Amino acid sequence: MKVAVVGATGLVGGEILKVLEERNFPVDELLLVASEKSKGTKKTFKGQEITVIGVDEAIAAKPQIAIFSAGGSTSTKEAPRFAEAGITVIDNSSAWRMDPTKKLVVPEINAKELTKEDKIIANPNCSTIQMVVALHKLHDAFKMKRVVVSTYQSVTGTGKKAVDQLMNERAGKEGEMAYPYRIDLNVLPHIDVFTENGYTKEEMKMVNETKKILSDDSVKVTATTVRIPVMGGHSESVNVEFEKDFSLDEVYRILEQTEGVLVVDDVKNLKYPMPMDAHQKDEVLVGRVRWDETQPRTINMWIVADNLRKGAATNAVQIAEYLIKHNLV
Ligand code: 2RA
Repeated sequence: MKVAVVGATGLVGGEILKVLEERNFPVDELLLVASEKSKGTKKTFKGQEITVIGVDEAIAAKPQIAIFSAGGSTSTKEAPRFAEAGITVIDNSSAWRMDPTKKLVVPEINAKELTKEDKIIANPNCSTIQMVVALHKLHDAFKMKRVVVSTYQSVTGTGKKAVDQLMNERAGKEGEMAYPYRIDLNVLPHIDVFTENGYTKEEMKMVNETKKILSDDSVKVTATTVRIPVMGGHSESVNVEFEKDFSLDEVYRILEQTEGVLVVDDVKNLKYPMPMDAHQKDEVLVGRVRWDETQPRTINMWIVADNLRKGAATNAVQIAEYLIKHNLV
């Protein structure tokens, strides 16, 4: 396989290289692609130095797959050019996610929707991915009615500038600001831009993408997304009301059998999911499962995952693996 990584010099781009290497993805040739200003820089893959090239050069080289993580405007402009050249694009940005002609894929849930004709495939938002991975089998079993989620999101979700802001603040140094306020020793109830209804785009991604991935518009989702001074993963407090009756034992049994989920729930021994444990893991960690004692058929749970891995790089690489396995590229 000839594979291009577009946005190879960013945080997610770096993670994609790691995941491709770790999973022994069948790469014969890897093209590293970035903006004009990063062209010519070098990165190492499987012990080999690769020089970063520009978009035109990458299209001319005709890879079979291009994994994009270069932001919405680059994806909007460049993904169709790759697709027209016959290259299958797996896109990490929000540019194509809600386009009805594009599939929004979490492989464990809906990869079977993919066909050879899908030339731009959208990778969902990180906070949505970890939530649906944890919930979809419970939804199949008991039918979700309503989800109330509050997130506690890592600065790595914003990118390198935000990691630098946090580290500079922690060291008492001046530097560029990724956020409108300090992030160290603070919490920002604000991720992405505010929309007309008072919610942020990140919150509306969780609402809309969940319905699309589950192919079920009847699931009600309401979200509050929050940035915290943490690295390593996003955490979510999730309250879910179901239609059918069930026991907590059944919930645990289903979660334990859900692909990609790791149950970490032993409060007697102070075991629960934390970002520092999710860091560099591909699994979605689930714990603190308990009844919501205020209403029937409702539980609370705590879901943590490395947003750069399952929330971005790993999910994208898993889509690529599925395409290869099913001869779709
Ligand atoms: C964030 N969801 O954490 C974004 C990254 N895609 O800001």
